[in-house]
Amino acid sequence: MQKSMDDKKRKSECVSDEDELATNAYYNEEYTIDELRDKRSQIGAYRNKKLAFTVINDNIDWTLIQRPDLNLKYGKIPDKHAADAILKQLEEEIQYFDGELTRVKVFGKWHNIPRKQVVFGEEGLSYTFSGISLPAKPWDACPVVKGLQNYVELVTGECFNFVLINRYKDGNDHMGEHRDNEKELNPDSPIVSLSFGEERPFVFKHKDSRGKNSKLDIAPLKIQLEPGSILVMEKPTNEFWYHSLPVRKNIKGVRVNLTFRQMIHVKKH
Ligand SMILES: O=C(O)CCC(=O)C(=O)O
Repeated sequence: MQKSMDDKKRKSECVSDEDELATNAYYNEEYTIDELRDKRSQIGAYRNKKLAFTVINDNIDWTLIQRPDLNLKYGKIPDKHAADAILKQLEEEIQYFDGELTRVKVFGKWHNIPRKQVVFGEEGLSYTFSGISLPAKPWDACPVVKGLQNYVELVTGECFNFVLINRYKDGNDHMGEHRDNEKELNPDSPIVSLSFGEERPFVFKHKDSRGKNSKLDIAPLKIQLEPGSILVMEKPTNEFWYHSLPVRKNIKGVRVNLTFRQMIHVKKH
């Protein structure tokens, strides 16, 4: 009984004329991922009143990209205005790490990272790579990030308990070649990359086709990551393929990228 009264209250709060056309609009926070999965086929619209964007269509037109050991799905948030509004809200709300958490150790030497970064996720999770360990800030610290977590869970049907956010102030900021294959990452879970702001190329190289001693002849793959794009990297892509975001000197604007991940709680000794 209480549930149905709550449902009514929820509906009367969130349904506008426009939403009435979209038959099932829900506040994302009130459903577990399993309930969302059950409702996926019915949901015509997605709405969260705390976010700059109000309605995002759940219908992503996916393009499948396949190569040996690589499985990707590429799609776009259908509403261009929503993607612009999300970037604006990310820029207003996110506080990136500073100090020690902006450095990485490569071949024994410390370097400042050529971009800004921050991580959010479940309590107790951290992400360790290149000599640093990034502790997750709580989801609730940033409504737009929490909203995007729910959105990617909705459109992929997968659960994500962690996100790494990278901000590239212009085309000089970049990310070197690496694989997302650290032991804290669940190797069976996809990694979902959302991009906002400037379009940038994203380059994949098979691990056995890199450098002078390469064993295979597999061409690199370049994907233009457009604003509002969603790239789903399915297994075993990150076991076999390196990826990077190269420098593009002609790009003057900001790009923000969020990679949603499923982390395993690793005990610290
Ligand atoms: O900004 C990007 O698209 C690259 C992000 C990335 O490579 C990563 O998070 O592992």
